[in-house]
Amino acid sequence: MTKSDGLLLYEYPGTRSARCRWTLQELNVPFSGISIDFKGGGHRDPEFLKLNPYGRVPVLVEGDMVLCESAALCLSLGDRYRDRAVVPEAGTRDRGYHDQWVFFCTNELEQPLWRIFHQSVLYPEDKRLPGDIEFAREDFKGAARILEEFLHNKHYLVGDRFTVADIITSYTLYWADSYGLLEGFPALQDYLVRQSERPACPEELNR
Ligand SMILES: N[C@@H](CCC(=O)N[C@@H](CS)C(=O)NCC(=O)O)C(=O)O
Repeated sequence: MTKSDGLLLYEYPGTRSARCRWTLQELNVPFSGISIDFKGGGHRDPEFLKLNPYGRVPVLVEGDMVLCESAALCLSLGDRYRDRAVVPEAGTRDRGYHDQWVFFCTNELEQPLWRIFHQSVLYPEDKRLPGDIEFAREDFKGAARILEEFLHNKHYLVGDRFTVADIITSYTLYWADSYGLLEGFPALQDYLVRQSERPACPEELNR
């Protein structure tokens, strides 16, 4: 695994790294995507663990700067390329609302999806708590109702323009959709289709 002067994105299609690829593509910033062989355990490779000891994607490397955590990474790129306006300026009212949606997404919408994934795939079968899946589905729907109401007749989460908050949220809705959790949420379904039609949206998220 080599470090270079350019931006390197360690990724795997369909995972959270799609948030970062999408941000980079919206910003039109040159980068090299390095696909980690998840199925072959590439994320446990000692060289990769030197970059992210947690063994997860995405990882963004630029020289000796190594960033993990998808949402932080997208925000940092948005701030760095401020002229391309994918995040509102720090300290503004819009930025407050923007970051509120980013954290709502990672804390409220995403956590129940993790529980479903853990209890249905990740944990050893004899240790799973199938009953928690139903609770997690209800928890997701509780948070999704808030977003559904907010997005009714709106194109974007913040003001009248596309931002990183839309990227983070769209990826999460894409994941939720794979569990059939967008049924009964027409505004969320329309929103996801609209965002995924953007030319910069990674292919795997297309609806
Ligand atoms: N909070 C982290 C989560 C990163 C994460 O869990 N990535 C998954 C793919 S979506 C992964 O690499 N999983 C490998 C593993 O759990 O071993 C982020 O948003 O970047």
